[in-house]
Amino acid sequence: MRHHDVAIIKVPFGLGGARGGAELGPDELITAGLKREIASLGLNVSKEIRVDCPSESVAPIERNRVKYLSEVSQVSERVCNEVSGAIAGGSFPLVLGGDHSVAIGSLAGLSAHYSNLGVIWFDAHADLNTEERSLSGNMHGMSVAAALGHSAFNLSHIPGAGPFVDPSNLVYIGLRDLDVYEKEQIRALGIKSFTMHDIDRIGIQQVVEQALAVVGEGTDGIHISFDMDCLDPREAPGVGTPVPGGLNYREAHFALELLASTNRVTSMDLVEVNPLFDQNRHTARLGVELIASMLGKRIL
Ligand code: B3U
Ligand code: MN
Ligand code: MN
Repeated sequence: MRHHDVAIIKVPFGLGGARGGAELGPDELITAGLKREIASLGLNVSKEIRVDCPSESVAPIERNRVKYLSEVSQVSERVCNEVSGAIAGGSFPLVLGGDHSVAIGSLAGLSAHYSNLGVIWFDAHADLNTEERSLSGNMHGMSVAAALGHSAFNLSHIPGAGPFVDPSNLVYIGLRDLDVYEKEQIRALGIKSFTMHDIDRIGIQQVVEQALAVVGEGTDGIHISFDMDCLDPREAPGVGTPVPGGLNYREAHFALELLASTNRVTSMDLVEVNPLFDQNRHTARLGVELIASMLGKRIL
């Protein structure tokens, strides 16, 4: 960790997801002991922000191709400003989702400070659909496309708008559920992807080291966007779209421990904790532990 101060940015937003409940994620992570854990690492919570998010009751579902586009745009702008403000104040932005559409705002905010940002996207999914190509219309499946500038989302009022990330600085870890269009895009753009097959074959240590060779080369910061559904549903049942065959407990911790030890990680999102599908707050607790590993917690 390069930082002593952590800015917790809570984004209780679930309208980008396939089912409701992700909006409860930030409070669940706090209840599971996040601040205690951060304090026990000797770090300081410099601020705790709750981004004002529209909810279902005030936003009737749009029955067109993209669901809740205007709400996602609004939330993105707010998240962007908070992330940007946290960096300007010298803090490590820790964004608590919410569904994965909140990462659009994170990446927009980061791009105002880093000109060549590396991104590691831990996820069962590639989140690479555009408005035209998405089969579901759910915007949590479009955040990478938005960050790469492939979608027509009207986010041009956000500071540093445009493509926020270069595909050559992006790495996926944990993929196992891709739409046909997403597979074509990954190949066409040459995005370095470590699927579950690769993790089985070469192991998580090799995967992370190879990922770092991509995102660490010539970049001025590394952002971790961590979708809890990268984990196996037996480890993390409390997510909106569980996919069997994911990362196990130690693989996830070890990956984040290795990343922390580089001292190059500048920011993190932890998203898609959905308490409605959780058992005994298991997934939120695991989320807190994983954040701690990312922030430098060591066994000995
Ligand atoms: N690719 C599908 C499924 C999906 C994406 N992200 C999640 N699920 N969590 C889609 O809806 O775009
Ligand atoms: Mn995702
Ligand atoms: Mn996912």
